[in-house]
Amino acid sequence: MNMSRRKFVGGAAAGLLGVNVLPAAEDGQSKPNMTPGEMPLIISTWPFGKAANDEALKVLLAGGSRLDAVEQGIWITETDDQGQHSVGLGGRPNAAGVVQLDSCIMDGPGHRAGSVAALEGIRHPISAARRVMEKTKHVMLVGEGARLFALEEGLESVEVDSHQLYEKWQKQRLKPSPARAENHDTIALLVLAADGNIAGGCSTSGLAGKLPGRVGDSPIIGSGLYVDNEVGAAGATGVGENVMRYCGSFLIVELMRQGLSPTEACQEAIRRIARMDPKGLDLSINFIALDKHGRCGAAGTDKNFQYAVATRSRSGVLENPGLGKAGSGK
Ligand code: SD4
Repeated sequence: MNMSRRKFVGGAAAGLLGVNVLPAAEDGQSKPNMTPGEMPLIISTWPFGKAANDEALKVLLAGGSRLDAVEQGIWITETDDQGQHSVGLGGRPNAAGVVQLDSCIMDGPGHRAGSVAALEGIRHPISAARRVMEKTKHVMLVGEGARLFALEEGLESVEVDSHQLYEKWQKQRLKPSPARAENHDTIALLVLAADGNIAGGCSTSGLAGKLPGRVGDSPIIGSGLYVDNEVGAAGATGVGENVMRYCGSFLIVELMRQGLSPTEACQEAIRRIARMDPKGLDLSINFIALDKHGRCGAAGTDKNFQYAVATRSRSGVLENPGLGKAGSGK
């Protein structure tokens, strides 16, 4: 692994084979130095993605489906006792002190997708997104309609103390918020299963202090997540407005289709966005990707964007040096 470009920052044992070294992901210099084809392969955003990856891998190795792996992996992050307080109902409230959740899921075979946005009071939005995909003719449900659908589907609802959340928000908004992992609130998780099929999911409480009703990139197919079973998949985290104006994840998958590696595709997408955007590289956008060949990679404008990778033998967190300087990107 090229340590100068891709720094290993931690790799507690996956608990599977007890190996705590990461796969040497390809380094973005057109010199893939990982063993391509190690499947299953799972990649997700931020260090908190590691626990989700490990759960997803466990599901796959126990014979579960790729969608079960995505859903149950993301459950781990959505469950608010994981300490990151940033995804799910433990996540960051909007300007009215209400936690509104966005999530989507996509399955490569059949090119199916489901999504929910501005969802309140449901423990696992990823499950709501999956039900939209599997049980309705639609792709996306929002707000109260999404909540009622989730309740009808028997998904767990949670009474949220909005007064307490409002207080929490008031305190949070006074704090400076550098672009660090604990200030981020999205898990995007991509799975390349052993049979070569791909699935992915995304879940977030969105940007802290967003206007009520604001929808970010995360539940928008092609922006926060995109899966193409012929090519690969990509997912995003960061300031949604800077991703959704460019269909970021779709762009990355299309760049991989043209022959770029996952890391090169993430980097090229960011460069292209930065060329068009008045903010240049001060965007706070970060992407992960994997391809059909079993390669994975990431790039971000945030300095030291961290993401998690797991294979059958290895699981841990990788760090990307970042293409821009850390900033709010707003
Ligand atoms: C959003 N993309 O709602 C999400 C927020 C995020 O790290 O990913 N923060 O804009």
